[in-house]
Amino acid sequence: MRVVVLTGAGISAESGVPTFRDADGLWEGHAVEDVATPEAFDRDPDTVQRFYDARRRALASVEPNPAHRALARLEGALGDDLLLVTQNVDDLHERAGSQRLVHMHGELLRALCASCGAQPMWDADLIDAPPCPACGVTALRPDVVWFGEMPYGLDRIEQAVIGCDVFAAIGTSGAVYPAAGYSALAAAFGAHTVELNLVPTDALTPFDEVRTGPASITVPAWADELIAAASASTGRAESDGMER
Ligand code: BJW
Repeated sequence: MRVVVLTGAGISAESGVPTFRDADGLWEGHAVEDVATPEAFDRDPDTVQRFYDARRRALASVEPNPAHRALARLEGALGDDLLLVTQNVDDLHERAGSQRLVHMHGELLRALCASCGAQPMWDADLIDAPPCPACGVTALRPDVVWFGEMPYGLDRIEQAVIGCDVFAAIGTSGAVYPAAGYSALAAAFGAHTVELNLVPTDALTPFDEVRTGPASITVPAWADELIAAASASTGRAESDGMER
């Protein structure tokens, strides 16, 4: 059973990381579509660097929750048959133990050098314009994907989505493309699609199954069902082999 899981800000909400489009969203009154852009960074780099510096520092005081840990357990059961695609820039999936992971919108704990393209791991502030460790130029920005920029790992993600048997979208509003299009793509190639969200979203192509509630409750229950199904099918294959 090949599974693709797409996560969004909702999976980290119960860890204390604010979402983007809920009432107390991250950008405090600004529409994220207006401010998460290269143009906004060019206009006012210091404000943007300070905002990301504060979010990077805040990572030190949050922890993975049971939903992140359940997806790491699922990877333990499925191995290479699971691909976890996250839109989140936090590192809570890694800290929970996930390894087969694509950060399609980048990572807070990486910088991107606008001069040479290096992407060093980065856990300090950027506001004081430190030099790039690769080329020495002071042109580091957060390695996050803003509107109009190309997300990371698209070929790998699309291959996995087209080939999966189960596609799950967890804690994402489905407002941002290309991520928002993956459930329809998976469905078009025959996958069972499932949404796990606090409230159902208005997906253009409806999910086959919708599980409503906080991710810390719904995700462990769903993951445990998949783990049981995967282990039953392995057991069946092994006993078929013994009978032959
Ligand atoms: C809970 C919960 C709990 C709460 N339990 N659930 C059509 C096709 C292709 C592209 C476009 C298109 N139309 C327009 C575009 C361009 C654009 C776009 O999508 N615009 C929209 C406004 C329409 N997209 C882009 O520009 C992207 N690049 C691109 O398209 O390149 C060219 C290309 C073309 C064709 C193919 C491929 C590529 C780049 C998008 C970059 C997004 N960047 C951001 C900021 C990152 C940095 C940062 O963190 O500051 O990424 S914006 C922001 O939104 C962030 C998120 O990753 C992203 C998604 O948000 P998410 O995760 O869904 O969060 P919320 O807040 O929206 O929702 C939270 C959900 O959780 C809710 O549903 C709650 O109910 C739920 N929830 N508590 C369970 N406890």
